[in-house]
Amino acid sequence: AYSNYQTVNIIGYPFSIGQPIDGVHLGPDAMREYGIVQRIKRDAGRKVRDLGNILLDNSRKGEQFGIVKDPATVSAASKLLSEKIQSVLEDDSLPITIGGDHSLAIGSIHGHTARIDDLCVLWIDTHADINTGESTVTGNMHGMPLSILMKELEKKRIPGFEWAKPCMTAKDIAYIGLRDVDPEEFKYIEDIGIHMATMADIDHHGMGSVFERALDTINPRRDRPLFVTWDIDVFDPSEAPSTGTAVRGGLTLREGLHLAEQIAKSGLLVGFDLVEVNPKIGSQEDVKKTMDTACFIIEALLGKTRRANVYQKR
Ligand code: HAR
Ligand code: MN
Ligand code: MN
Ligand code: MN
Repeated sequence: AYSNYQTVNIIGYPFSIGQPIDGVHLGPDAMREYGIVQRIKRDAGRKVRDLGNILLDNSRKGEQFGIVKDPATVSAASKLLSEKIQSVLEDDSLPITIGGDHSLAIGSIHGHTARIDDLCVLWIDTHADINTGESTVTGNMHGMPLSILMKELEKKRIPGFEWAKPCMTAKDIAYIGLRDVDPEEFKYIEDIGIHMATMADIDHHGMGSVFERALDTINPRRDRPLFVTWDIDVFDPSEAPSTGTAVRGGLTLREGLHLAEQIAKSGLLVGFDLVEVNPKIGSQEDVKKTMDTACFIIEALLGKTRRANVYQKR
């Protein structure tokens, strides 16, 4: 019902201040150079527009709130993305945001909820990204975007994000792929009651069942528009080595493809992010493989299946 969009809009978000490692801001341009736009255009059966990169201040000012690093810079960048997403959604097109670090989800999810009623979200990641200013051990904001967005954590929000009213509750979001969750994050998740499917759940039940259970929880009638934020580090490092916080024991490409294909098949997808590809990490081979994995996922989310090299009819 929701994926009747005719146009796919690609937005680059060249930002790395939400984490300490150089290079993740080069993700969008590296993906373009690798051929993501052509790969989507080849078979997508709809218009693909590359809107270029959002012009961001990607310089570190060293300003801190407690140990949280550069919150004002993260906030300003996220706000620009939220506004961009809102304008792109005006004309019924599907925005794809290519990161950049995962702090961008503040802007992309805020922007989607501002334009689309009753949005639900799949957070596909190794990490829970729900640390607060009190719980974060690293001070890196890419580990914190959900604490800015969740209504249940409103009292723990760090200052500087007043433009982004909390727009999500526990019943609006489910995790898939977790395997590196900080103890304090786990407490928040349990207290608030967010559905989480860990790698152990995927091992035990299989990806198909894990996906259906996640939707049964946040979208039981399969009538809510769905947003997906996909952190490339959910994959096993053998599939996506070029990312800042790789953790062994992650998704195979096949598990990722099945998940992305099922999401596409649901017909509910209204937009998605693909984040944390860092072309400065690893060998040229590593970078290529990581971008190839990202391309596979983007194609599958847009409806490409393994039945034949064509996108499914919508
Ligand atoms: N939980 C850790 C922290 O808060 C690690 C977060 C790593 N985050 C990402 N995004 N790569 O998922 O710093
Ligand atoms: Mn993440
Ligand atoms: Mn992650
Ligand atoms: Mn592609």
